[in-house]
Amino acid sequence: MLTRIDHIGIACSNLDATVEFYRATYGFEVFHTEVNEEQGVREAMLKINGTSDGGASYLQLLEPTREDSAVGKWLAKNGEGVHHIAFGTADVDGDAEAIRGKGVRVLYDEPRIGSMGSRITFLHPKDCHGVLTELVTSAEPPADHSSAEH
Ligand code: MC0
Repeated sequence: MLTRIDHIGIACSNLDATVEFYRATYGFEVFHTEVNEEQGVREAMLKINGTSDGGASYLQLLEPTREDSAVGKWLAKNGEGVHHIAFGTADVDGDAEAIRGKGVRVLYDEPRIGSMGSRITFLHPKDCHGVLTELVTSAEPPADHSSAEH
């Protein structure tokens, strides 16, 4: 069952400048930064609020690490802006399977590793009224809330 908005993914061309905009304009601070080479992104997570199911809601600022990544291609075509929405669930495997059974394309056979050790999968935007949609089962956040690379 999808229980919360885990994050909104925002594509940007300059991560540091975008982080500074969110800090100076709204007062949002960076909770975690990470490079995910499989996904081709350098990202900053800005925590907006915590929830009682052990998860939280974030803004996820995404700068591509290579032009042929999903975010790199999307940025070249559309410019900066909202790239995807992610729903939180305690059971990404079960929910992905149930949604696949409804005829929506699930992009991965098995969930992959996402931000902060989470397990993620994506639904094709063409099957979701134009919205790239991610499902996330969060892991415990890293103790130091700092940075990681994988
Ligand atoms: C592409 N399209 C989108 C879109 N990306 N529509 C809405 N939102 C998006 N973000 C549309 C294009 O405009 C195009 O429509 C059609 O989908 C095919 O796009 P394409 O440019 O030809 O690109 P494809 O087909 O090679 O790839 C699209 C696809 C890909 C969604 C399959 O981006 C993908 O696999 N995304 C999932 C992974 C991802 O996005 N990773 C980055 C975030 P037209 O009408 O022109 O045909 S990683 C992340 O977020 C992790 C770190 C985390 O949360 O923890």
